[in-house]
Amino acid sequence: MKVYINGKFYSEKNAKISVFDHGLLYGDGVFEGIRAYHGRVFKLKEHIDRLFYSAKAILLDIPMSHQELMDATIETCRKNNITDGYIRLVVTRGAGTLGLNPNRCSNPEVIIIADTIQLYPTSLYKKGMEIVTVATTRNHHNAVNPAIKSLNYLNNILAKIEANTAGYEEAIMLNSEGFVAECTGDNLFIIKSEHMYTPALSSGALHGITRQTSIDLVGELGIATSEPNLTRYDLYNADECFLTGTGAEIVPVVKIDERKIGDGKPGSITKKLVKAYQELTKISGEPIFKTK
Ligand code: PXG
Repeated sequence: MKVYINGKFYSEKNAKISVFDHGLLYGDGVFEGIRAYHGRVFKLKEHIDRLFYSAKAILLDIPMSHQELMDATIETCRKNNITDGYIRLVVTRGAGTLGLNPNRCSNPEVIIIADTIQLYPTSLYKKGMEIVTVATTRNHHNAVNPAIKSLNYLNNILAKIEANTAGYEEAIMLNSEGFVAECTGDNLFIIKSEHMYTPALSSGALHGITRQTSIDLVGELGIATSEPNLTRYDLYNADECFLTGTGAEIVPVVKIDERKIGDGKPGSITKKLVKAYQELTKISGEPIFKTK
């Protein structure tokens, strides 16, 4: 595997950054998780835009243009012969002193890793997932804004640990007002009476790229989406529920806090969305191997 760091490619063994990097010392940095399908990088522009927005929010100057970063991402896929895979883009604050001050950090590190992906088992998509609400509250937007895809993911990891120790794969996180925000690495949707609902971005949900794609695709089926405050009561009484994320794609949810959702099987609109999503990934994205 060849890993991109600041314009150069390194073998996996030699792909290293400083132990004084504030990305490591303080989680001071931003990242993206991107997918490649059928020789194309899916929603590349949207991911790069979000990375720049995250960086701007933490006053981190990415030393490249949007286009240069897109080109570097494609080049990393090409170098690793990736046709279907997962790309991790990381920008850290760079090496500094042991103090917090980000001004003491010299150069941001731009890292791109392109690898194959470990998927959830297909049986899970067929049967649907059982999830639980956890006690860890989603970060308040005035603390670490959940819109920032930062390297500081302890909020999500603490929630994931709670779900895992209770014997579940995923956790529903509520915001500090008690409304549903999102899961640890996925956005959440419900369907009730042929209408779709998902927590507003202001609830503490990430501006998920799969979230937006799902709203668009379900819209094409003639189903509109609203973004109200959602409580657990709304989830329990939904006809269908599913999660969305780049890695997990569309995951049907069939039980929440031991309440069966709908008839306890993946819902019909969810299944239509899964199909539409798969179709879209077949035909869209930035080509990795350009034919000139
Ligand atoms: N919410 C959070 C908190 C996320 O980290 C999503 C929603 C979905 O967004 P996209 O744009 O991918 O549709 C994410 C996605 C994982 C994992 O292993 C997921 C994410 C990052 C790292 C790992 O599931 N981000």
